[in-house]
Amino acid sequence: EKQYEFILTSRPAEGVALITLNRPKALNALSTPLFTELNDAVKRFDEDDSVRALVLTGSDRAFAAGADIKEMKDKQFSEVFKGKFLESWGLLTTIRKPIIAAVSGYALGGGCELALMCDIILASPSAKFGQPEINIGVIPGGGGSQRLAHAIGKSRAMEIVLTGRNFTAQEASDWGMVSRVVPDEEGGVVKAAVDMAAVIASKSAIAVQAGKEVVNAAFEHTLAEGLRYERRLFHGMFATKDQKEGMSAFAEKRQPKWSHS
Ligand code: CO8
Repeated sequence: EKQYEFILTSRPAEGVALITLNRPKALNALSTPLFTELNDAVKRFDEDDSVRALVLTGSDRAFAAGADIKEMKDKQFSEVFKGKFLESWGLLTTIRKPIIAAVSGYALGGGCELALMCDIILASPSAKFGQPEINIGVIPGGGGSQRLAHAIGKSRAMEIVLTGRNFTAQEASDWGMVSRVVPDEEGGVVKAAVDMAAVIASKSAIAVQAGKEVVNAAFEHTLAEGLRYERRLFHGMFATKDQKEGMSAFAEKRQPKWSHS
């Protein structure tokens, strides 16, 4: 595995890559060097055929406490505007493979936004989400106003963005932002996320990629366009080997053997 300074990477299960944010002293504050490494790892795993699902996590204390405030504090408008500050931080949303966020502790500001960029969020009971940017005189800048509003609705998103209050794992679950709060007795949220990623990795990679694309279309297209897009991709599946294999295996009462093609 390639070595990084601010993240750790590993392969905890067949077809699964795990990325752990590792800047513990700063509660995984998202600095430019950290994001450069994160983008590099995400891109590398997306291009690696032996990886079919990713998990992104932090520490018990913090998934990430936001963008690095100390790094941002003295920046000028012309600098952030001309330099397209934060624009490359969305790379995660452009990958083909599914990525699951396993969130414990603080997921604030850019940390909450980073979780929202992932395809699935699992939370430990300790998770604390929030968009506290209003408390430091700014607004969310990594999709917090848009993805959060999609995830939890307008009234709640307004409350969170305008008051800057944190919300609990349970609230995030009740509001549909996270799939599930994983009780500690189950062995932890990272294990649950790796297990889920392993299930996804055991499916046809080409069908998984198409499935991710069509669900994302629900957030980017009108309903009519989304339905047409889904139908076309569904039709397209009949050009894959895995469609023939999956349906034949069902008819022959056996397990399918995916070629991921
Ligand atoms: N940036 C830089 N350093 C941080 C950050 C941060 N966001 N959060 C924590 N740290 C540092 C602290 O400065 C401290 O460092 P030091 O020991 O050198 O003083 C260390 O981490 C530990 O933190 P605390 O001592 O504050 O720990 P507490 O347990 O007392 O408090 C909190 C934990 C409540 C999480 C507190 O640290 C806090 O409020 N942090 C800031 C939260 C915040 O405002 N986040 C939003 C930042 S703005 C933002 O994210 C814009 C989004 C941009 C888009 C990103 C796209 C992905």
